[in-house]
Amino acid sequence: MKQYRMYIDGRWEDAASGRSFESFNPYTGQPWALIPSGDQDDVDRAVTAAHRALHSPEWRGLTASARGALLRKLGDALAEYADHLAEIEVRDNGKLFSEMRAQTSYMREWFYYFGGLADKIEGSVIPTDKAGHFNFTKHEPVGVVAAIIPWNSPLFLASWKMAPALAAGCTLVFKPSEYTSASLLEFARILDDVGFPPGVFNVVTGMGPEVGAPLSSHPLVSKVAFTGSDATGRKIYASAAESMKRVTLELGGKSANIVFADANQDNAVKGVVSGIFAASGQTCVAGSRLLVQRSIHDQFVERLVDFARTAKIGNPMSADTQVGPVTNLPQLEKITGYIDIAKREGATCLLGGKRPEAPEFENGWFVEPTIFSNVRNSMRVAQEEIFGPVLSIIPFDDEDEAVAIANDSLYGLASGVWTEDLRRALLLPDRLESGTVWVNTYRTMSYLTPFGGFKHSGLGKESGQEGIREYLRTKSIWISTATETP
Ligand code: TXE
Repeated sequence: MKQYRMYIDGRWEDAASGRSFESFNPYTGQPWALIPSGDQDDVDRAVTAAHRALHSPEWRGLTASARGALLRKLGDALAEYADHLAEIEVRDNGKLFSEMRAQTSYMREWFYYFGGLADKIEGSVIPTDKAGHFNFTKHEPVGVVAAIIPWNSPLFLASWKMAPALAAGCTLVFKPSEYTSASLLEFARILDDVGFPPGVFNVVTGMGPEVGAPLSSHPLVSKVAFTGSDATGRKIYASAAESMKRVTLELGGKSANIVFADANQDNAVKGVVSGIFAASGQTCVAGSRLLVQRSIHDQFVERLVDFARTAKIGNPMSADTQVGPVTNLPQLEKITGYIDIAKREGATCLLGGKRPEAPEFENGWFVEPTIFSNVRNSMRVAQEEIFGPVLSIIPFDDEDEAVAIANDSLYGLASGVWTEDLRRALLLPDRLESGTVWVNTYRTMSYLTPFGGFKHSGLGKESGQEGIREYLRTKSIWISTATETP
């Protein structure tokens, strides 16, 4: 068993309590690492260090260009460790090595992009209506940021927060998910080598109530950046309101993938399958509701099931595996629980609907790719986020009905549209209540593009130029140019 330590104020530390917990490999169901179990004392130490660093000459005294250069250096270092970091992610969350490798090699672009943006944050001179005054604005770092991340894409989602926050001049205390803490601690080692001053970046590991809650309500924290469930997001929003903190929340989704009769069906089948079964459905943007136009419904569903049936389930480290295990035991229980609910609600199970039976899957936390037809949008399986490989199919007659069903959700994270009609491709996105709309593609993302949900899917945006504004505050400065105060 590998023993990890937390990273606080540039030092490697055990939890103040001396306690640790085990981290499990979802493919074997066995523990492989020991992680310090932090609490309020560790949070206090880390936040105090981040607060001191925020105002330190080593960090606040750096020019924006120097901060940018450090971020770009970190991007270079990450390129070297992409394989190693991906392996650690897979050991903890069971997602395919190919997918985690794609993320750990792409995430350096966030550090290059925001490193470049660091010295392009300009205030403005206001053409003031007050005679005898000079008035201008400056953008300052918002302060100490509490960043709380989930288990599905730990380092990718950490980078979305870390790169803009550091570019803006903020300092951070991270709390990784208790299911996947190791990769962020490995990341901290790289950051330490690159030469970020102590206290600028800290990692406190432990449970949500013991670390996440005191961190997100800490008086010295100015902003909370959170990705996770909407239940925890709401708690964080409420506690941030008590202490007037800013928040960005990236929460759940129940995204609709809408296939029209005029779609290129080969592409749509592939897009729908990867939209829900990639990462075993454990992505916030999973296209978990499939809306199919009634005139092609039966034949499209048949093609879809035939294609999904060929997915190879197995070891997430093997290059030919297409569906790996789910990340943790509670998640496995949640998914199989929803499969039972769907059956009780009267949906028809066309594929999967159980754990795979072969002996090689005995210990790992696997669920078969599962497809339900005859789903009504009012069913729980169509309204609640399952976060697993479970697809619900709902028919529609025309565009108005498709829009009504797609928007009839508490969530508003993403949607997909499959059509060859140019007019529809251009105009339909305006009618869909979601932060991202993909047309004839699904799950495409970039460091250049703002990402964030509407409605219960969250608040604020990550990535792109909007991403850095979430970590800045604007100050207006008035200077009287009058020789005498009137
Ligand atoms: O999430 P939590 P969980 C959804 C998905 C999944 C469900 C549960 O549906 O089945 O959430 O996953 C920390 N104050 N998503 O339980 O609890 C926690 O320790 C502060 C969607 O893992 O939201 C972890 O670091 N922090 C999602 C982080 O919050 C607290 C990705 C997320 O955990 C806390 C993951 C508290 N009171 C799950 N309680 C997405 N949108 O991508 C917990 N945490």
